[in-house]
Amino acid sequence: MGGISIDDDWEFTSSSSNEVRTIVLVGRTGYGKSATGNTILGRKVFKSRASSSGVSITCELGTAELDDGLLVNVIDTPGLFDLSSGEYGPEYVRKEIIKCMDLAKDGIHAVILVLSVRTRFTEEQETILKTLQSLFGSKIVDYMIVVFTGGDDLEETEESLEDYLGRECPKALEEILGLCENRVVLFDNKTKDEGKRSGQVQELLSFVNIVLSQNGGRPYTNELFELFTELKKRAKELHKQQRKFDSLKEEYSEEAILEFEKQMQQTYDDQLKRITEMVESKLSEVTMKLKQQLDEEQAARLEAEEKAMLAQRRSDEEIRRLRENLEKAHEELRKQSEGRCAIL
Ligand SMILES: Nc1nc2c(ncn2[C@@H]2O[C@H](COP(=O)(O)OP(=O)(O)OP(=O)(O)O)[C@@H](O)[C@H]2O)c(=O)[nH]1
Ligand SMILES: [Mg+2]
Repeated sequence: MGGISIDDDWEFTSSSSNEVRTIVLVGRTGYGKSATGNTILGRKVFKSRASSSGVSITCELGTAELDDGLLVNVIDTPGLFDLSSGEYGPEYVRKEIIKCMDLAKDGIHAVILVLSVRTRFTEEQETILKTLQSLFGSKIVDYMIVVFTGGDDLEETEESLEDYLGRECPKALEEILGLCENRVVLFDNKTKDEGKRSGQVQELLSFVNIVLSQNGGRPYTNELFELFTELKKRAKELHKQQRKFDSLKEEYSEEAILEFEKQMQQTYDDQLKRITEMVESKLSEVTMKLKQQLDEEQAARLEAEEKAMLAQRRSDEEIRRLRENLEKAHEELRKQSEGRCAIL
């Protein structure tokens, strides 16, 4: 099973009376997912620093209770959904995606796509959205909010996010913003100003509330999540049954208990296998599509390069011919003028 284990301490509703929001941070490595998570939680929970390779290596959950009593669960991920980077193997990605679903105990209320004003938007970032959609369904964009980190950099040049997007918004980014109905927030994760920090967080949470009300107050779900929910229920049941058997050991024969436990475990294992296979097949589907897309792009690039080379060769040839003709004409003129001089 590749060492996947599912916690069985799962509650289907929050055990406390507080309202809960669970948000997942996704995006490319180094764009500030962990820093954004820390800003939301108001303390340093996730490791965040400058690095040429991935800093966060596993999905992690951090929780904070805000002043108004709202419980915020933040799930920080490594650059998982950026399959184009090739940084993580499929086995690792599969395990982490299952871990991420496991951490989202109350379901996912919003997916935050973290981008940065400090790095140019590249086409590869489009693949993150495609990967998310292939894995969790196209409806995931209904739950998506974009956070741009590096608000301090824009402040230095006295620019607003609108100014930045006005001058730096490639078509692919425009499409992403359109898909998530321009739910976009600027974060300065370096600020020491508590008012500014909580202002940013409130702006983000108000988008989370909009997302939630637009989706009938329901957290995100799809076939994969439903299967996972089912598995969680089974894990709980299994645990409960085992506890019950422990207290009823005298009433049943050891064989009967063992047989029943075996059956329960079997059903659980079968379901976990189904989920694993589902994630695996979706992942390989996405990877294949991505590879195909990259191959097509490369083929198109090669074709364009070849065409440009041919055109260059043709124009070099043309220039050479023109130069020859010009030289011939010069020669002709020179001969003619020499002839005229001799007659004179
Ligand atoms: N100036 C500035 N730097 C930021 C901001 N947000 C994040 N950073 C810096 O960007 C670098 C990367 O931040 P992380 O939070 O580690 O990025 P990450 O996306 O979690 O990276 P991985 O864990 O590797 O996927 C760190 O040096 C942060 O201090 C911001 O708003 N302004
Ligand atoms: Mg990180």
